Amino acid sequence: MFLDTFYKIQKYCHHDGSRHSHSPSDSNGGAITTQKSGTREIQVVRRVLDINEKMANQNRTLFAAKGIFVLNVMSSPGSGKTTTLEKTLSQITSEIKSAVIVGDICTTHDADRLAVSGVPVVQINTDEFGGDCHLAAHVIEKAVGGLNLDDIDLLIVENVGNLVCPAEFDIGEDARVVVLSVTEGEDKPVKYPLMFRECEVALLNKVDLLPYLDYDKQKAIDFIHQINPGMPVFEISAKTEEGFKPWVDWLRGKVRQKAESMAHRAESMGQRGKI
Ligand SMILES: Nc1nc2c(ncn2[C@@H]2O[C@H](COP(=O)(O)OP(=O)(O)OP(=O)(O)O)[C@@H](O)[C@H]2O)c(=O)[nH]1
Ligand SMILES: [Mg+2]
Ligand SMILES: [Zn+2]
Repeated sequence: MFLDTFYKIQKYCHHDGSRHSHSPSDSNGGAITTQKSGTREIQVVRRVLDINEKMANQNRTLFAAKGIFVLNVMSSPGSGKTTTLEKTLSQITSEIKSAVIVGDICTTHDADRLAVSGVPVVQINTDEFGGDCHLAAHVIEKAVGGLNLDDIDLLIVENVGNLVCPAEFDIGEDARVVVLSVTEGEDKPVKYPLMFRECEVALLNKVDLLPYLDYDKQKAIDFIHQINPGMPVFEISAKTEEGFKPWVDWLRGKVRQKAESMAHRAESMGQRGKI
């Protein structure tokens, strides 16, 4: 069957019945209980993020050992993450061995769409563990279990559509990209600054719609740079593939750099071995 042949869908279930994403169980399977007082809440949230960071570093070490460049793609719902990835994959799969992990609260719609590219796709549905609104490092660690990491140079993670908390959760990625579409209004970078501060690159998507909108593109770019000076902003249309070359070239360069740094490390380890 097509689904079995071309991709794997995995659902990760919480068994402790915990509710929202930022409960402490989010990061360690329920070992810490939520505290009521404000100060304790802050301490517990800090601990959740510390535990997440440890897991993220483990993931990062694994990805580094395998020479895989990992990209975390984030945005509000509907900005065009999946469409951008569909088009990006169609341009790179002949030269870069890629795989995708996609997070959604419910459905396998995005995995269905991305699997058409022929790359391995793992869908994570967070509904069964409280409808988490972001992907955390431990979820990525489980998801990569469904992939052959020796056969991948690029792992793309499409995070859950949400412009807020995915930015707080390191998953062990090498780089983060935020997609902002022109239908969302110019001011999102200043309203949701963490996302724009934490990302390395912004994709300003749906530029094909500009003729139909009262959208001040320069104002949006200025707001992005107010939060993250010098951040590259690639203006694209995932529908028409306008503006894709600089974006895809950026991605190619990153994958190449990672492979080169791995080769360099292997070479220096080999030389050390000879001494
Ligand atoms: N006109 C136009 N429509 C676009 C473009 N990119 C995406 N869309 C449309 O926007 C809608 C949402 O696109 P998706 O790619 O599903 O967005 P997403 O960010 O993956 O959404 P979630 O995964 O639900 O957060 C779809 O109807 C797309 O066809 C674009 O560049 N131009
Ligand atoms: Mg999507
Ligand atoms: Zn969240």
